Amino acid sequence: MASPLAVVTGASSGIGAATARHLARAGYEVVCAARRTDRIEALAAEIGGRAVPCDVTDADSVAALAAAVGPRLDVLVNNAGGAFGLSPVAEADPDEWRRMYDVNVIGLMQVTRALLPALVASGAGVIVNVGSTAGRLTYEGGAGYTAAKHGTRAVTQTLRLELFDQPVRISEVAPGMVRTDEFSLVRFEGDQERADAVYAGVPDPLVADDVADAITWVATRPPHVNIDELVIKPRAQAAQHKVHRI
Ligand code: 8X3
Repeated sequence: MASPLAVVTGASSGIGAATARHLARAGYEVVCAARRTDRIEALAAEIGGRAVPCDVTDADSVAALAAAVGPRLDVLVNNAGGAFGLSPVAEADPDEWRRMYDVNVIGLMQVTRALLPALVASGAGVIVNVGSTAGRLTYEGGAGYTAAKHGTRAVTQTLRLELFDQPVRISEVAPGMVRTDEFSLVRFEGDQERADAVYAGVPDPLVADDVADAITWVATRPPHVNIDELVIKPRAQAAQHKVHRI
């Protein structure tokens, strides 16, 4: 019997790449989708999956992803996303906000819309949207990102209502502080010192594997079990601003 099929967006690094590895270990053929072709090709070769170059914010690129996936899909992990900047609203850059809405909300919608028929056709599809604790609260300087991640959560909840009679489950995995190679580096436009300061002194932030493990667990429950949302934080992060540092 053919392996079940999974698509992971943003699979070139961090949580996306780790999720592709975990799903492959769980027996899935994984379509690794991201913009950076060299990275997804290396990952696909490593895990016996497929690399499909995709920019989730580009409609044609998403249509090509859907064509590459074909008529049946078991799992979609909408992981592509990210934060750009940490400016207070009074100094906000509208372009940064647009880019965040584009990738965290519109990109997720475009991929979901394109792959939904294949998820329905599998008879037991699962969509796991990678949200954030930033979709549940706010913090200074974070409005552009928290607004976008609240959007991710709103779309997830809406989908669950709209698809209530369809054989597709809708979940959100919402991580707090996760130390990955790129999340904070991208946010601070390559400023390594600022990126490192986010995790400074935190004994054990989450790593991409922790979140990938959670996503894989959510995706592999029996078909009648919908994990609506799973919030995952390091023990050191009791709340967004209450982080144990040594
Ligand atoms: C990442 C969590 O705290 O940087 O999604 O907004 S935070």
